[in-house]
Amino acid sequence: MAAGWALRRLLAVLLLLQPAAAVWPRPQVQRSPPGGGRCLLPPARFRFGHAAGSAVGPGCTVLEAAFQRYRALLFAAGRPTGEPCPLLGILCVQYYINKTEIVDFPRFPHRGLLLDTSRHYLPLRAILETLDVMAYNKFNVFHWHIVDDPSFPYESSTFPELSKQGAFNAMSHVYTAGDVRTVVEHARLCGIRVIVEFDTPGHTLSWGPGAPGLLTPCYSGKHPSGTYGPINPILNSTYQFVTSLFQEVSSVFPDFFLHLGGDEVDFTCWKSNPEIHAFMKQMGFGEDYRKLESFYIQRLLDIVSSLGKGSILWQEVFDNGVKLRPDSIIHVWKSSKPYMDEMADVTKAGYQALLSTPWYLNRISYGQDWMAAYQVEPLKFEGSAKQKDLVIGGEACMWGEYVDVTNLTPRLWPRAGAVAERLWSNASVRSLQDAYVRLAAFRCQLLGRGVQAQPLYVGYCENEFG
Ligand code: CP6
Repeated sequence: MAAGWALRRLLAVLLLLQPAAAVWPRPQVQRSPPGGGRCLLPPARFRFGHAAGSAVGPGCTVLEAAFQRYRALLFAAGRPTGEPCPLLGILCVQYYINKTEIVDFPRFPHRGLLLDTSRHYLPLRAILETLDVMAYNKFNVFHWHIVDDPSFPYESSTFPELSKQGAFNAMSHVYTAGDVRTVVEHARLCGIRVIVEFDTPGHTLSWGPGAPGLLTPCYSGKHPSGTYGPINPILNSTYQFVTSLFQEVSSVFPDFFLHLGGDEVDFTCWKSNPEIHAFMKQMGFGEDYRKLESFYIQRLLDIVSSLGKGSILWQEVFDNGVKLRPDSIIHVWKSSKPYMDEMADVTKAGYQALLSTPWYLNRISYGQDWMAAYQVEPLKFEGSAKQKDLVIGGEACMWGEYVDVTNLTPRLWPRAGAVAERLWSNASVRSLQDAYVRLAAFRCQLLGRGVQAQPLYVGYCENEFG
């Protein structure tokens, strides 16, 4: 990791009623003087400072916003220590700061969280609050899986019919251009990039009603059955449409990368359609529908790169042998073969890799399932140092089939914290016992901040009733 990444921060862990302050994710270096010690800290005298030689200084809006947020968090109103004020004889608000020095920097540059707003619409408020909690955990990428088969909540200025006909409710269950700007700006101030995913050619059923002619008509025998499959890859009009849509999306979402999906393409409908058959024959694809899929993706990649954007793709695109640009990122998610073998193959081919397979937080089971997520080691595969450098991080995924605004927060937190620490902290930080204590304390701290994080196991928080 470049030395420029290193940032020194004076730890402002305040002792309130918590038995011990939680530091999560664990910093690269944390030192306390022998015997510990603490200082009384009157809020009015507390200062965030810029280190000499820091790359940014006063006037950096992202840091200024962070200082303001953390001042409010540290000196939350009305939380007295329980000790009497020396002179007044009444309970007063007193704070202590641990004598601690922290040197910190991230292990991986891409620490993402995927939210799915198609299976269930998530109100803007829920997304903004999730961004706040992501920042507490040092996640720095919000992967917005914004549309999919069930609904199309993105309000497009170029193609307004997409959400008019594809959203669950075209008035209340949409993200307007203003909503997107709010998300992107809030994320920016939290140090988080927003990478939007428009997953094609599969997972696009909700696009159909608002984009006539875009999807493949499926046949039953000689006649169209009235149902639709993936985007129709054999029509020029398809490529005109995706060019216009991605042109808009590229300007609405400022990040260099777009996530293009490319996963789980069902060939049944393509196989049923006689025009697709004829095209396959003409192109010499034989019966290999992966070649047709790759034909589509290749053209899409050219479109996106001509718009000046980089591409992230689910692993199938790599598995199918599509020729990719060298700056493409492959997102590993499947468990059909050991995911570490896939990480080895992707990086051996020279592509950057993101890991998600072991981090599907939508999956739940009885017991402490955060531990399995925590114990993952993203670099544990056969490969050269150069290959390991191509692993830029990973993403926790919260797919939305069984998740809406009512259960999002407790399902995410503190479990996503396990992924956050794996991606931020040193590889040597692996003790489950140590992690348990800190994560349980951090979860109590989240409750104190008004985040309905679920318990790890048996126990209680001092502040659990708010
Ligand atoms: N939607 C899309 C999904 C999933 C994927 N893509 C998915 C697959 C398996 C599980 C969870 C989610 N719901 N578009 C795969 C990347 Cl377990």
